[in-house]
Amino acid sequence: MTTYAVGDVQGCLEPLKCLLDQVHFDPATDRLWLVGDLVNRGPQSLETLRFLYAMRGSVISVLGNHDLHLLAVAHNAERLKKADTLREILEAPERDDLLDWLRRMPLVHHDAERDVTLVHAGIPPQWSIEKSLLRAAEVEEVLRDDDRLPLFLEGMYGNEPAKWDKKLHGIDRLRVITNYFTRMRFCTPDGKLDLKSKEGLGTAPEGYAPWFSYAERKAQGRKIIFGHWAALEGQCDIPGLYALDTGCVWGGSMTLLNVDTGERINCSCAAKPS
Ligand SMILES: [Mn+2]
Repeated sequence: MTTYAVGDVQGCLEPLKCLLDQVHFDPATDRLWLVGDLVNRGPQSLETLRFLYAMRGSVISVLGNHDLHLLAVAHNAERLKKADTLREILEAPERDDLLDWLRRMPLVHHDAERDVTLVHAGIPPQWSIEKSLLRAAEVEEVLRDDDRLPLFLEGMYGNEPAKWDKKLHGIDRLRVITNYFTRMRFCTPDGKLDLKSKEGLGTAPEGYAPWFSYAERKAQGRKIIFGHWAALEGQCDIPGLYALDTGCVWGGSMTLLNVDTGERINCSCAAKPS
């Protein structure tokens, strides 16, 4: 039994299958973790969800910003954007099963046995893993609550508040938690977010740096697997941190990590199916 983690799939099903074939992945015994952003931008968002749903007992995924966007569109809290490739999911006969499965996914998954944490964007410097799990649970509870879900999806968009404050409440509190776990790249040492810069390490605004670069981070020394940041190209030289988004949907490659050995393999995404 082997546990693997894969970077942002974003509807690129063929490279995902290429990776699973290479390791002879067996859903009966092996486990697949995903860093989120299962869908959108890529060519096969519906088929990707169907493929993963069919082996859902062997799959753990956290939610990414694109997965949350799909939920928002499905609940009429947001409109489809031009670049979105989500319509086929919304029109699928089994859409409710797929979306219900999606909304029950966590924002942060922690494997206590391995002491490894799986999250889409990252863990902000001011929070330990344990604190992060508590904050993530606040949002997860709302996602699973039919009565509270619509207001959350309508209010989750936005870059403010840029920084956590334990006195925050309501949708502002849920928004900043969600932004940390699903959109963060650069922040200040005390966790003030810059959500505009999307490029590589050299593009941080003054006073900001990658969330993982702060030596005094509360989760320092804990293993974290994350995606979301294609411009890192899978490079993060902090021991125990695994950046898995290698920009498949942008013509890069998809990365699969053996969680126990740290070994990585790639499949090219240049030849995308139409
Ligand atoms: Mn993302």
